[in-house]
Amino acid sequence: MTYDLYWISGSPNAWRVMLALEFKGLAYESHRLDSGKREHKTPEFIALNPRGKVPVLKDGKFVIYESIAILAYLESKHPEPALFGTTPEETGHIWQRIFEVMNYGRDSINNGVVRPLIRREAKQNGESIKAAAIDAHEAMNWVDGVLAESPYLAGDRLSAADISYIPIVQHLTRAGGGDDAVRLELGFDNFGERYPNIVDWVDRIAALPGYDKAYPPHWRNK
Ligand SMILES: N[C@@H](CCC(=O)N[C@@H](CS)C(=O)NCC(=O)O)C(=O)O
Repeated sequence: MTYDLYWISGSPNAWRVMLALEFKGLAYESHRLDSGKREHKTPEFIALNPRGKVPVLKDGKFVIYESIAILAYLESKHPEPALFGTTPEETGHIWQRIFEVMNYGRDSINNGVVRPLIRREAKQNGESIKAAAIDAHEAMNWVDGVLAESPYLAGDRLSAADISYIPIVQHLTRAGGGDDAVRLELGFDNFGERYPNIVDWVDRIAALPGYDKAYPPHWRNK
């Protein structure tokens, strides 16, 4: 069985679905859309997702969007290897972690720090980026503390919580290490010293088979 995945390079939401497909060893047809050409706003794509956003997964005639819903769908169809646990307690804990990392700090990371840095808005929006960076550090401190206690966000095994969050962390370290971020003294350029447990966790996941295939192609060699 082959799925169809519609994605944009670097989209954290699409990236987590690709990681799930890779880690579960599932075959999929890749449909990379060019956001510069607004391929995610064509009538054909809007017919798949009226919100005009990636990722979208097609399974024959069944179409699903919203990245974490896609993870749950894939888990339901392919329970092994489990990304949502194998006991009610594990499943509950993994969902708890997903909601924690999505609800606390992510908005500041994505919309307050990463997006304006990518858009080169550091000059005009420096103060708001700095304010958001304080929240982002708070989130990173909390995550680093969780990872000091266990190798993965919800315990000893890789779960949907890890694959949901790693693209967000990768975006933060990438944008936070750039010149504009350094000039604003956001404090993300020495990420490894401040958050050693997060860096070890990224390395652990990056060493897993399939990680490289899901890595954003336009980030390679840069
Ligand atoms: N909540 C959605 C968010 C989807 C989303 O915002 N996708 C972004 C890429 S990360 C997108 O397609 N943006 C293009 C646009 O909104 O025009 C999910 O988890 O899938």
